[in-house]
Amino acid sequence: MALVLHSWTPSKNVYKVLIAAEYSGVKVDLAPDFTMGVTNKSPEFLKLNPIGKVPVLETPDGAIFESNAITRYVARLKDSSLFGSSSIDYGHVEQWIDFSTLEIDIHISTMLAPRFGYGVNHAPAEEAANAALKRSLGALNSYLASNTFLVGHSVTLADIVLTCNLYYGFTYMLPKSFTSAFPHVERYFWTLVNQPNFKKIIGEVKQTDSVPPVKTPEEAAAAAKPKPEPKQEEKPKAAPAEEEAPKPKAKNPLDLLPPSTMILDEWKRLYSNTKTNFREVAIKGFWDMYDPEGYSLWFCDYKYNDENTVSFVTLNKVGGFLQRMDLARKYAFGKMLVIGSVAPYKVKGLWLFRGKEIPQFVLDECYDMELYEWKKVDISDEAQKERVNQMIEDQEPFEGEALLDAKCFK
Ligand SMILES: N[C@@H](CCC(=O)N[C@@H](CS)C(=O)NCC(=O)O)C(=O)O
Repeated sequence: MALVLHSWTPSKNVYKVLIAAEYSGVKVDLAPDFTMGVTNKSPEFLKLNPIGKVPVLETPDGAIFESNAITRYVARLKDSSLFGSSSIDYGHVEQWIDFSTLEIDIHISTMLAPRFGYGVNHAPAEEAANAALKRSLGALNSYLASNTFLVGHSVTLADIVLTCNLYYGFTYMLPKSFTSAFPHVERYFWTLVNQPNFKKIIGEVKQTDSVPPVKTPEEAAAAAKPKPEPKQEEKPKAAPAEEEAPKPKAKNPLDLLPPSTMILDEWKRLYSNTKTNFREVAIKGFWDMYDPEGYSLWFCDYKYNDENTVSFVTLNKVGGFLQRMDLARKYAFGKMLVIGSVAPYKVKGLWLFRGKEIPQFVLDECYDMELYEWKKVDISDEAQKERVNQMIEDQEPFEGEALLDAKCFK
């Protein structure tokens, strides 16, 4: 029997489970014909979860309730990297899961419930929840100032749980005017929801632009009635049926551009093989080959340089960006400079892309792109051309400062 998740959707508690399933490569099906307030009150359902709450996961070995427990179970079925790579990582993953649940989710839920018409609003309770949430987000903000993820250098279960909890806040109740006091939390949240495995389940996320009003007792009573079944299109997309024929892979639009006189691999070879007289050989060769009809050059500038307070964290951030650009290897070349001898370090780069614009699939697939300001190089401007040269050859000092590192994408 496959794993079957009983719940209404869209729900952050369901998202947690399905995102963990994506990371772990585990198949979880949503139970068909689930009606909130009806199905979960039935005697059969109460055998699965005696309190009649969702979600519940049915497995061949028995049912599991509580969304965090289900998420852990799914993650453990295959990919233990979601728990980190050591005992201390594991401890930290659990620590942040508890923090997310007890210090973030509980306060968001307290403030959100009366706005959804569940329970009665109680002003002092709301005030206390608001103050507690700000305290928790403040602490989280300090931690995230020098950490991209909660534990280690990649997504763990802690990030999945926290992001899903924050999701309700950002989507329904916390507009930019509230979250801007916590810029590192904002950056973290947008980074996570744009990871492909998150995006596949949650879809496009939009931050609310207002705080919804608390519902009156009449509205609350109406809202307490069983909810109609969510519309089909609101449900997270189920994995395609196994019998479905695989669709032919669409051609990358860049392959359909008119042929260019510039052969990217030739440039990459010239760059790699030039050991001496770099200016005379590689840089001159670059401009001899450069085809402005078939390629474009772009400067990028990291938007949050003041966050780059720890050298190895900054280097890891840039290294992660280059790894995620792997999907563009056939169509791009890049240089990323980490600048400065003391923190905060500046991150600036130069990219050569096939086509006259930054390829859309890169903007869609690589979430780092939005962490940088992008400016097209005007090659009729000699000063900009000289800046390109300096970036290609890792000139030091660069713009008056030492280089901490220079990384190349080729
Ligand atoms: N701690 C539980 C919370 C479950 C929960 O509150 N579920 C709500 C829907 S989001 C529910 O089933 N409510 C129905 C009820 O209270 O009867 C979890 O994380 O799974």
